[in-house]
Amino acid sequence: MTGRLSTASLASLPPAVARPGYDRARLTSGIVHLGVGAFHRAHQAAYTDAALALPGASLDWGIVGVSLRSPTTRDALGPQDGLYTVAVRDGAETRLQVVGSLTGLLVMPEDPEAVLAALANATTRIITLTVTEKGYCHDPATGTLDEARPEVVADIARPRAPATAIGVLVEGLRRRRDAGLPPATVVCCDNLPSNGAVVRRVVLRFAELVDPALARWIGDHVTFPSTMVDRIVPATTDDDRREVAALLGAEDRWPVMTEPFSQWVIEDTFCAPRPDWAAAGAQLVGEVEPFEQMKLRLLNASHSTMAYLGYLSGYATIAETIGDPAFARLVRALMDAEMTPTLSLPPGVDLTAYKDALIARFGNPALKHTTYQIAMDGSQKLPQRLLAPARQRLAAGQPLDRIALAVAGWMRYVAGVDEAGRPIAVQDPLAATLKQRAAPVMGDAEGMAKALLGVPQVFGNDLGAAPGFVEPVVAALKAILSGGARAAVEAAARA
Ligand code: CS2
Repeated sequence: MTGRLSTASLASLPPAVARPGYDRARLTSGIVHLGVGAFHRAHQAAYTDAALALPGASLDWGIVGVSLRSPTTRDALGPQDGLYTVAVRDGAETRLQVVGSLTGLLVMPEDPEAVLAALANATTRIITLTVTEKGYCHDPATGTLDEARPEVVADIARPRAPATAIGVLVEGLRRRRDAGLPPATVVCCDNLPSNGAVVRRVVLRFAELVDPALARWIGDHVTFPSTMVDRIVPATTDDDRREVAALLGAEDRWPVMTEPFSQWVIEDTFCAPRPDWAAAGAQLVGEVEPFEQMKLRLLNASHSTMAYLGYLSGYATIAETIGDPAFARLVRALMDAEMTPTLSLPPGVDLTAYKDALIARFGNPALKHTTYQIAMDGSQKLPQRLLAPARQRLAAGQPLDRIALAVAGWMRYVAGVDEAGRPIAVQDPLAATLKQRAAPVMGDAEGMAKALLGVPQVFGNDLGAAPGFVEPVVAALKAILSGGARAAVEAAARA
């Protein structure tokens, strides 16, 4: 063991470990990233690292990583000079790569001035975000700014001392305008449909409420390309840390664990320069929406389906869940029969191969991707993953029994107790409301469905009044409540 991973220990890592192929000392920071979690580090930071290593590449694209709340990432990576390991796992094999694109780490609550100054730095040309679905302060059912959310109210009252991602973005852009700087492109990298358009909408609305002239400046100068991001990144565990340390011969306090697959599709509407991400494997395209839709409705919808029903069936991970033949059949049928007909396909995509690859990715036994992790924040995920395609099917008069089973699984899960009567620590911004509604009528399928379908942030005002949706949801919930989730999946898989 050479001690801690750092610039000094890089040279003594084992030869098989890939490491930054450029001179980190010469990097300047062209990107500020809000939400420097595991996903960003295994995805956009890795693409940027690859782009920096291209022959003759510009070294203008170091990333200042910002944590909006907790100092844990900075505390782990600061003493490592921003270096960390991406551990790519496939079956029995683990490949390590040390990524060097992070040039700075900031923590908003500790030093808001440093974060706002970084956003308004002349070298900054791109602001990227992974703040999870709930970080956009929008109403998930409508995609508009949730102006009643207490954090939003607070930021609107004190726009120069913001705490939300949207408030921080708007204040950063205001400083750029006031300093006479050119705009920066804002790139959302979260799993939202038309994610660029959503961020643009909430940013413009927020700006309008605090400074209408700023809203006009942003509208005229800043672009918000949409992106489709894909790489499965389970939360890092202490076992992962030990395994990486043994292979690395040095301690890395926060490696990120991921799969070989990675995809990044970016709408090519930048208002300022960008790294050559295309040469690093990203796809720069005219229209991202078909890619996003394909991924949200096939990958993420299957994930959420397996998360709730798998958790209730006693499965800890996605690999275990898909390893159950009943789940494998249900997921494939959900994709083929209910999701595929709702998609407008991106050009050149072989959908059968895409779905086959998804099933194989879910089954990767080395990825300990927990059903509990994916079950988080369902109120923010269901609308784009399951409910938008459900609406499309309803409008076309098509059945949606498998989507309904997934929704019923979520309803059973958010009631907050598992099938053995143990509490589930439901993590969701609406957890308290959901539990309050579902728990008192636990066991009564009609009552639970009615109570939860009455949450407009999730279901809008239409789905609870649509018999073609309510009836299959109630039927699925009845099946789950009477015989358990596993039996309901088995029956659905036979259908
Ligand atoms: C998952 C995603 O946690 C979740 O909700 O569905 O994080 C998923 O792993 C990624 O989108 C894969 O690209």
